[in-house]
Amino acid sequence: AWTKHQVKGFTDADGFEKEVVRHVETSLARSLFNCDEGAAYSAAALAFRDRLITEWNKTQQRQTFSDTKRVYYLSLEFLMGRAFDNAILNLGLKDVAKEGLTELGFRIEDIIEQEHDAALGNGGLGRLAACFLDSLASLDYPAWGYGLRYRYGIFKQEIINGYQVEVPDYWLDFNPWEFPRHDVTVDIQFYGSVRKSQDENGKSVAHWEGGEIVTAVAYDVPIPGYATPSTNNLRLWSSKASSGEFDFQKFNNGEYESSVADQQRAETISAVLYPNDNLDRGKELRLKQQYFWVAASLHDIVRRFKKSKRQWSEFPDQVAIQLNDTHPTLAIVELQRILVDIEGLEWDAAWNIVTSTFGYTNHTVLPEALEKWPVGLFQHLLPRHLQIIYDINLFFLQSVEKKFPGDRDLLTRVSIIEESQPKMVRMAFLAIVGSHKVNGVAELHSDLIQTTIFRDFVSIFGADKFTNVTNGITPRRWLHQANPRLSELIASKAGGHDFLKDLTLLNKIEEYAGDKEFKKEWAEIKYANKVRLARYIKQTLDVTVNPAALFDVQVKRIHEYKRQQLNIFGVIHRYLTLKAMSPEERKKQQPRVSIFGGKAAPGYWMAKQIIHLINNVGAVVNKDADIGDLLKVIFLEDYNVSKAEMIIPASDLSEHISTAGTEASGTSNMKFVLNGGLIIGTCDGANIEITREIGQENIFLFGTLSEDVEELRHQHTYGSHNVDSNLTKVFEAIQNGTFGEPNDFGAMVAAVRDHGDYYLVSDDFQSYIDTQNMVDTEYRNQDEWVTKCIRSVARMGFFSSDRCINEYAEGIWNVEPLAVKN
Ligand code: 26V
Repeated sequence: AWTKHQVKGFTDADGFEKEVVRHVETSLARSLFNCDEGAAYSAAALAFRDRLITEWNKTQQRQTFSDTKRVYYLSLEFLMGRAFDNAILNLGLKDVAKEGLTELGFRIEDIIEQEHDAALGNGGLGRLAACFLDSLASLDYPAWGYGLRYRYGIFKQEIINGYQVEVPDYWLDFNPWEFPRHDVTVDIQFYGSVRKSQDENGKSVAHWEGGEIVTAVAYDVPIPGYATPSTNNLRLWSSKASSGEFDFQKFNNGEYESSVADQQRAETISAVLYPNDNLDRGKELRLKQQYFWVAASLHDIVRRFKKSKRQWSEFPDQVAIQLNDTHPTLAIVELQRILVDIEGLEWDAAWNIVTSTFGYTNHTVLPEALEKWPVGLFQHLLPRHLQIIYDINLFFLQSVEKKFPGDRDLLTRVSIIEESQPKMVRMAFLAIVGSHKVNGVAELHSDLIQTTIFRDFVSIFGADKFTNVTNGITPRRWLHQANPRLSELIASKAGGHDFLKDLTLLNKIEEYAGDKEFKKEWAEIKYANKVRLARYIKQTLDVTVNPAALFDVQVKRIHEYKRQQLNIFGVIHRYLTLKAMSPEERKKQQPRVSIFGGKAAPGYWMAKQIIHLINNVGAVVNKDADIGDLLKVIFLEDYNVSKAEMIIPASDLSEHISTAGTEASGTSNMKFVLNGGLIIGTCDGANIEITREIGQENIFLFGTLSEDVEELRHQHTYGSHNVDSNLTKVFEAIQNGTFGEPNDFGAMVAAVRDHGDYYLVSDDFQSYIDTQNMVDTEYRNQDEWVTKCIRSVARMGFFSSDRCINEYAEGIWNVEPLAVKN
């Protein structure tokens, strides 16, 4: 059974209140009489923070003394969301917090709402990193995350006149969850030049000299595990001007402006998260961010290793580094540089260490997202690293030539340097060559990378180097925290809360899928979650939606490949169909609320058009008296982690409808099903494995299969392309001005009708509409629907990020948990 572990500090509401009062009076220097919700949040957070710190210190000491292998998860994004609720739940003290805050005159929900999301990520990739940290701590793995401490996270989205407007997200005003380590700094070098000299043995040694120095300062964030004292560390680097001679002299000479400019240039490195998801723009500052963070992290890791006084050959026994996509690929080059240039190892010995240390996870096959950097930029910014990359490539190509003599095309195809104008460094290829394992994030995706973009590398290195680790989500945040009532109902039948640590125990609720009382409670919880969302919609958009209607939700980044346009075209089709019906006929239709949410990258014009169309359709449909409750169209502003925690538990149906073969995995699909919603989706990413686990009778699949996509695209371009007739009617409605100025949506229509329909919207349209009609029919049988939901939840055990982390630990990192003795 789940027991509170033994930790120091308060254990009851009384003790907690005393701590809150103490923090209000001393840490905040306020009195209890002018303590508003903001101050109450601050003080409560500080009270729990104190609790975390003790365990955090003990965990770090335990890890150091036990001298076991550690995992380092390098990610440019950690989409953490809020920390307070998560901390009190993981400590098992939510009841204490609730009681204490109530006695102090506050509602815990309001206090939780005071916290600003830590939104240091774009979408799935960053949220996956956050789920992994939760699992690593909860499973007692010695693990650190390394990232950047952006001053501005992902922008806040406002919708003004139906258009997205981006507002900066300054989130660091009051952040009790980070600890500045002004004593933990690393000086990072950029630009400059390389000089070669000979050492006493006549060996050539490279010296990277001159250029610019920027200082990295560590900020540490405690990551508490669930129902364990283990508290891991997330180290985020912040950039500041180095306090070297140079600046000092400038200042001393009265060159204040130039001195301040240097300072600002340095601080720019960690100033802002790039808001592109799945698009590589090749900006110099982005490469600077990558090197800054990678170099600081490696320096830190190497420094820690050196304290152990072991031989370099033992490095891979002490250290596993996972590359979250190609963004940290420079770590491979940097470690090779440290070992060869600074520590004086022979190239081959160093390279063995490097490749044994790294693993690389690929998160996309979209060609526009694959990172490439111009050789010229490298030469300028990181001259020594470019030389090392050329050497890595040379030795790699020599080994390929040995294995496949005379195959020049192969050498061109797999070269880390693309012989284009300008020449480019292919980061994914460098990551593969420098790692011992490469994994995709769902079965289909892992198969696809092995047969398409990385195919040649499978023949070169053998299939064993490539593997799959299907993504997962943490049930702590995505069930227990987001949907506490459902979590309690499950606990009441699954033998307590153990399922939160072993999600396969969910299968214990399957026997209640036909239980009348259980189903009634289940349905009541879903309804209450929908009421809460309906209230939020009323407050924020002043639209009244009926909580008894089917809530159909698509929330994720806006991207053509995710096909929000298919969804909104389907909504328009539904609207036109309803309009054409007699009032009697309309009465027989299933009421729906179509809910959208998600951010478009600021420079992604088509994605912004999609948002505009959704809002315009809403404006027309929501005030149409013929339609009433039968259809409402809602665009929720500023979708983020904490909004997801409210929206996901309120869905009946969610949409995961990417063009087959484009969505590497998807993880919100897992969150929706875990919260008792059904899915409409394509045979893509993790949808396929969700189907395998929950049964095809419990999911609404439609559309083209990934193996047929290429052929259809070929036909669109070289054969004839007839747009679906129902979709043509939708286009006509758009173009006759039903939803505002038709020219605003010209490009969206043309993409499908005139420009080859790359994402197969027309091909999949009829099958999408038919499937949505099946959903309506099945939803009317609420009894059967609820049974399906319960069975699906019962079978979701596989999708815990705990399973996922255990697979990485065993198959890639070769690390073991560090047991905690109380
Ligand atoms: C790429 C780039 C390119 C340079 C500019 C900034 C930037 C930011 C992020 C990315 C990565 C895009 C890849 C990505 O987010 N993939 C998503 O990963 C999820 C976790 O594995 C997965 O569930 C989603 O299907 C996949 O799209």
